[in-house]
Amino acid sequence: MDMKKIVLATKNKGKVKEIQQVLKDLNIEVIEIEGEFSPEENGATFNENAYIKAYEAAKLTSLPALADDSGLEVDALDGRPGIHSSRYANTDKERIEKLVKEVSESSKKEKSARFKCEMVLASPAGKTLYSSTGTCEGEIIDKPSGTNGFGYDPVFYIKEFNATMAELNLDQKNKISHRGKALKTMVNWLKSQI
Ligand code: ITT
Repeated sequence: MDMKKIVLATKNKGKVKEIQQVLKDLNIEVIEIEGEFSPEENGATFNENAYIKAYEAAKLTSLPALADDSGLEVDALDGRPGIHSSRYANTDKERIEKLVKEVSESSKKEKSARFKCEMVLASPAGKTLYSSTGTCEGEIIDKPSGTNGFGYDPVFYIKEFNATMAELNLDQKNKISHRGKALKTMVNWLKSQI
């Protein structure tokens, strides 16, 4: 399939920014999905939900579509919110507040957590052209810090930077993040196709 033009199957501006930054060096036209786009994410895994979004966008646009399904797994919460990270509360601020409260009330004292990302590139016919995955380990802290990124970034602390994910710039985040890692593998495959 021709990979000269692909569509991003996401309405999350934070994701779009991070993905565009990595794909800008490739000879591929990357477009955003227009209008209302909210396919029902009723899959049981990140991979299933990424496929649902990618296939829907590919059908709508007749282009190969790249979707990202991601989330935060917190050990003190037995892996929640996981695939429900977006639905956990209504705004980033509320999601962070609820998370910090739940972690502080948990009987488990560990602070470890990880972001996971699953990317799927699907064709308009529904074929998975390629999929990739990435993980980023960190700790949940109770005081939000930093204004970059999105989602849970202000309370996700990364030892190697002695900073939260929201204190990293775009390139730093892409180097170590779940999304950046999944993208790296995806980019290598895309390069082999163009
Ligand atoms: P699309 O489905 O349109 O892509 P979404 O935000 O609903 O957008 P997901 O269903 O994949 O995407 O939910 C992922 C949620 O996990 C996201 O809304 C954040 O709350 C969180 N998340 C994922 N990646 C993150 C990151 O890099 N930094 C902080 N939070 C992240």
